[in-house]
Amino acid sequence: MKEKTESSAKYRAAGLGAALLGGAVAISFIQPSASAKAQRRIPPLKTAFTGKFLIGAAVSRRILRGEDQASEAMVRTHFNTFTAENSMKPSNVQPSEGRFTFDEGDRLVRMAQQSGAVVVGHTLVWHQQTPDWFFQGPNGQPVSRELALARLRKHISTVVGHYRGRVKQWDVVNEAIADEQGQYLRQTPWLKAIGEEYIAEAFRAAHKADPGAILIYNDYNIERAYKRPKTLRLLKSLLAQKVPIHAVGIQGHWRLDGLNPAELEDSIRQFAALGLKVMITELDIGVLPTRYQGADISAREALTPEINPYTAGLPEAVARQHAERYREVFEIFLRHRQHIGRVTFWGVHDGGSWLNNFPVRGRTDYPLLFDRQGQPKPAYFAALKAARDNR
Ligand code: 9MR
Repeated sequence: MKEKTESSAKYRAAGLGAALLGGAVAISFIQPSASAKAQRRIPPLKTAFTGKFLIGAAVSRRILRGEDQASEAMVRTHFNTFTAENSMKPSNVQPSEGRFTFDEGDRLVRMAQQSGAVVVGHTLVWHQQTPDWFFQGPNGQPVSRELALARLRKHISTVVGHYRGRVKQWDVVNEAIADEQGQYLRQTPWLKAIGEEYIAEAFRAAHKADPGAILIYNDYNIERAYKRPKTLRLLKSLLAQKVPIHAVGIQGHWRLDGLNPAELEDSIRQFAALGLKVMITELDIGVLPTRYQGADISAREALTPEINPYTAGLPEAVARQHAERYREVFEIFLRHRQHIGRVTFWGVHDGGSWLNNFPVRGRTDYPLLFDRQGQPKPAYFAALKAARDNR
């Protein structure tokens, strides 16, 4: 009982309470476009999902630098949790040893305070966007275990300490599980320098720096059969060691083909059964043909016209399929709403999505709920309908 009270207090502190407890958000409407033909009034997504879970977006560096005010307005209107798409990654926050830069992250926090939104910090420990100096020892030698551990702790205590009480959730460790069959953890510089304990140590350091923050393990494809057992193994081992971990983040970088709803639902159940919250942290559903099905940013394919078929616009039939996919996944999230803390989209509108450049540079993808003009797509209405049908 005590544990229950503590954990609901913790979720309230992290901003999940309002959503979980059905707190009211005033209904307001936006004009989605200044153009005469689009005078449609649409409800903000966050209003539609009030009382269910928080609904969020990744906020780009351009938005945080004040260079994309149209997207900023959409973020403020539709979302009640904001994640820094790039601004809080180690390469931005500590580009060289001991030189911390918080400007963009601080702007995200201010923006969230003005909008009453929950800030998610992304990410403390990753193998990408982490400067090489972390792994270099004196005299060009590889870093020693002690020094790597000291740097890991220092980075986390400084960053989480800086945002203590203001960043309510942290993606503490990102993408630590291997994609390869037969291999458990990804071979990262952190693993090589410290060994498997780097993961537990990262969570301990984050908890020490802000005991009130919700701490998340975040990864892609962990809902899929090939990666789920390894994920359960990692989560169970952390829990068995009493490591402070509170949630698992399913990134949700999906494609029209290749998503298996039954598998997803089963994974949510299995993760929740460990006593963890489940966050959908980076949702998008790409429509372009792509051989690669993950989110490993080192994967690249060459650009050919066949794999960039919708440069002139998205055919209605594909937009309908896309909407249907969103309806399906939202139905699942809503069915498990007591376990889902938030659903965050990886971007605001199609024009700003990373998928236009991944795994092929320079394509025209349509993964989000709003089009390049900021207009709601069929996928937006599908998500809205799912919310209304599951009150
Ligand atoms: O969207 C991000 C993109 O702008 C960056 O170039 C990229 C490379 O670091 O990272 C993207 O975000 C990734 C996230 O941080 C972790 N999961 C996969 C996301 C998509 O690559």
